[in-house]
Amino acid sequence: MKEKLEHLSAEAERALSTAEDRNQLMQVRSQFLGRKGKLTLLIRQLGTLPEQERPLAGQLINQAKNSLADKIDHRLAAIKEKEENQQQETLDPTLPGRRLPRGSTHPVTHVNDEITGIFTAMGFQIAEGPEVELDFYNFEALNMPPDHPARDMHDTFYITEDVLLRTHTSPVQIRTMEKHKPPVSIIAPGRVYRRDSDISHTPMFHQIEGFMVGEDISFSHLKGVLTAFVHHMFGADCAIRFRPSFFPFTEPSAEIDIQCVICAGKGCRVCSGSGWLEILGSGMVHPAVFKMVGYDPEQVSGFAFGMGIERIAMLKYGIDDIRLFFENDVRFLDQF
Ligand code: 2U9
Repeated sequence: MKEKLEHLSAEAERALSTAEDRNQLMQVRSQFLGRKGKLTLLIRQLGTLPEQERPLAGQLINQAKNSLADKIDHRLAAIKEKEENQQQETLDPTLPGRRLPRGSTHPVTHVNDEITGIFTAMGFQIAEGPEVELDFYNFEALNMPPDHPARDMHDTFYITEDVLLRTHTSPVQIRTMEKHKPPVSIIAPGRVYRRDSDISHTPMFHQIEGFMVGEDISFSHLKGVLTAFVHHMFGADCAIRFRPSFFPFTEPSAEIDIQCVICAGKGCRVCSGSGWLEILGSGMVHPAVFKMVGYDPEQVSGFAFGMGIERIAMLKYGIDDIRLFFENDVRFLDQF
């Protein structure tokens, strides 16, 4: 019996070592441990042994059965782990790729790019300057001495008596004229700061200003360039009007209105019933400004203009609260 058991155990061991997958392992199990398995049948033969040998033989057979069952379980667990790893490593090149969520440009950036694109196509260069400015460049050089009443309108953030956050991008044009001789035509896009906050004002907003300076630049150039701009921006059939205005740095000055994009001129809440929307300020550069930068107002002339980018974006997309641009709510931003 002992020999038979050793023989069967060795046979089971060999069968186990050649079993490569789950099916073959199950076969080994049923071959040796199943109801009619070789080791199971051995137990039934115990009766043929002398009585005193039976307990030990039974014990040995059970040990052999348990040891084989453990080894099979162990091999099964290893095969299962291997199969799982293989599944993870499997690459199916026919599966569609995972789409990455795609962002879009902020509406203010988009409108800024559109406006700068229109002016650069007309030959304007882009210029930039500091957001923390000297009082001189922000006010004095623009014909607004310390006691000038127009300074009040700018609601300035002062850092010291002479240093402030720029309230418009006009200082960029002053700095450009200090460095370059005429002719110059630039646009100055950038952030500006004013102490103001409500449905149509934020403490920081974006402006694009520009100017064209050289010999014999006249109000006709102003009208031609700014009309072309409006037609590119709002469509060739957009009605436009020039309305006299006042700025300390331009003389004469004009504000430019377009026919209301909401009611097409009939009069509505957005245009306060007038049928017109103000979109641009403009004028001929004041001689006092030229003198400040060492240009001779007898030799050179030029026109300048300015606009708020958020305001243009609000009109273009029908947005009624400027603060939406700064909340970064994706439900708002996703629409652009
Ligand atoms: C220089 C000389 C003149 C720039 C100009 C305006 C008219 C204007 C406002 C539009 C809406 C500012 O954002 S806003 O509040 N701007 O109306 N800006 S002329 O004139 C200049 C600039 C620089 C050297």
